[in-house]
Amino acid sequence: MEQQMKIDILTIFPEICRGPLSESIMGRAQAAGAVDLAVHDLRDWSEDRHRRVDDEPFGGGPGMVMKVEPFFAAVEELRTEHSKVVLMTPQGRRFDQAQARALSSEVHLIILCGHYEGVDHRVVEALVDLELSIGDYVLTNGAIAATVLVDAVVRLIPGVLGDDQSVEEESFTDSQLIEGPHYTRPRDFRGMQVPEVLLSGHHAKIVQWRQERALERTRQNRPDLLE
Ligand code: 5OB
Repeated sequence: MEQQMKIDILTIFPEICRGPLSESIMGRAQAAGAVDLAVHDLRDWSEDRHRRVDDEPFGGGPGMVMKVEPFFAAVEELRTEHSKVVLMTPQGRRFDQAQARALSSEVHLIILCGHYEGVDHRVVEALVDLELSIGDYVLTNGAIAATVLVDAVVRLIPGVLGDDQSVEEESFTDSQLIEGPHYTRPRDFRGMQVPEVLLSGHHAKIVQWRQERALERTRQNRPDLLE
């Protein structure tokens, strides 16, 4: 095995992360020891007997703000000299494949999940190395965003996907095109035919056809990638 990565997720909804991250490739990555994932309940670091982790915003306004003390206590307990602390927040920089690749070579990620209106800004200023958003839409909680990030990062750890082919072919997604269409059996489904060229066995023609269709589908669905 290569270097094992450690990931700690801090959230008040640990079950949101646990299900998705224990299935399929993520489950196998942990069983194989490629990643040591721990999902923690932030309330375990709360200081009061009601296990509160939120409070009203100074200055007024709607919603609640996540308190500073539980995040400090948790991060101070979990971090080492090699830790990178990431906050999932809609106000963060947009997470993308390049960022996933960069994070996949870290030794230790501590992922903080925002909930409610936001997180006390002293957490951002004093604890967080990187603020990340997974896209321009509203979510009810940051645990869903953290789950997305962990899946994208862990599958890039060497050995996790088995064949490195599938990771390498994805460099196409960096070369600004989405993939062409895929087909499998049956050749005829309710009169809808698989394109003849894919059955021809003519490799060069198939490659050319796929490139053309990739360009066509990129124009159709992701014109922003071609600008
Ligand atoms: N929306 N990325 C997009 C996000 C988000 C909401 C989050 C965290 C990351 O927390 C509520």
